Amino acid sequence: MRLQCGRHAIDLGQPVVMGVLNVTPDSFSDGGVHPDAASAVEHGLRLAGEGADFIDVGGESTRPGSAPVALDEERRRVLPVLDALAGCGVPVSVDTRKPELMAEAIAAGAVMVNDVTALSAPAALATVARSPVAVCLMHMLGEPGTMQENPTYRDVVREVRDFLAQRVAAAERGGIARDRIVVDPGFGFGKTVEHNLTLLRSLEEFRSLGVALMAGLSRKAMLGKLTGREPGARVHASVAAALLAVQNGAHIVRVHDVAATRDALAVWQAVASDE
Ligand code: HH2
Repeated sequence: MRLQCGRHAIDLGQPVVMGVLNVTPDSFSDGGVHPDAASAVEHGLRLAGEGADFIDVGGESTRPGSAPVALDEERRRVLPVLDALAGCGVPVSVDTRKPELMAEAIAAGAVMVNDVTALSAPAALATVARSPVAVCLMHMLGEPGTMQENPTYRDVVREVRDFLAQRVAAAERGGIARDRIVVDPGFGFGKTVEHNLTLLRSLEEFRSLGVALMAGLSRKAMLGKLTGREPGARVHASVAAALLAVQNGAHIVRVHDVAATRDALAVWQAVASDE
């Protein structure tokens, strides 16, 4: 199975590592770490050197309680970094829910759109469809500002899966072929720790959607609740979570700590390849 991202065809037979590059003052684990484009680009190149298969550039935090960012500000944060990284040899993705920025990022060389609202903004789907890039459709219950206030499901796996199935169908109807689509259950986006654990245990069920599967657990609050550690000290917990995600069916893991994740996956791959 392959993921078509513009001119790249990514082999999903091996675990794919997406490195997170947040150019924001307020992201929950790396907010303010890259105050200018130059230091963000440097970090992106470091992630590439550590073995990232993608670099996901984001200019708007969607952590619980965060407020939306204006288009101009998100543009100012993201586009210079995308411009600089587009030729670095590692495919670059843009983490945004704004169709205008999706189009500009694609023109700047982004080969994937990662949208935490699963292309729900008017014109978002058409913007991606008219280009050759891949898209990640993520599930979120509510909005970042309020999503962690008592999220409730009758059956979290069924509801998240049904939502993603509908978004995949809408994307296909709109002209985005299956081999360009990734789905993501959206760990921590309107989910309690118990919801996240249930989704992680049941990740395999999302494979039946017939598209690539991504999981983003890196440094998230559930790992803080389980270990008592602050975001910057959740590397070991994040590596464990990434391994479990791959073991349970994820093709792509979205992580802050690329080198540590790559090492753990090298061991997993050596064992799994003999099965
Ligand atoms: N998580 C975050 C942002 N984008 N995209 C996908 N597909 N899956 C995720 O799990 C996901 C995502 C949140 O993490 P981060 O970017 O580190 O934080 P912030 O939103 O505070 O910038």
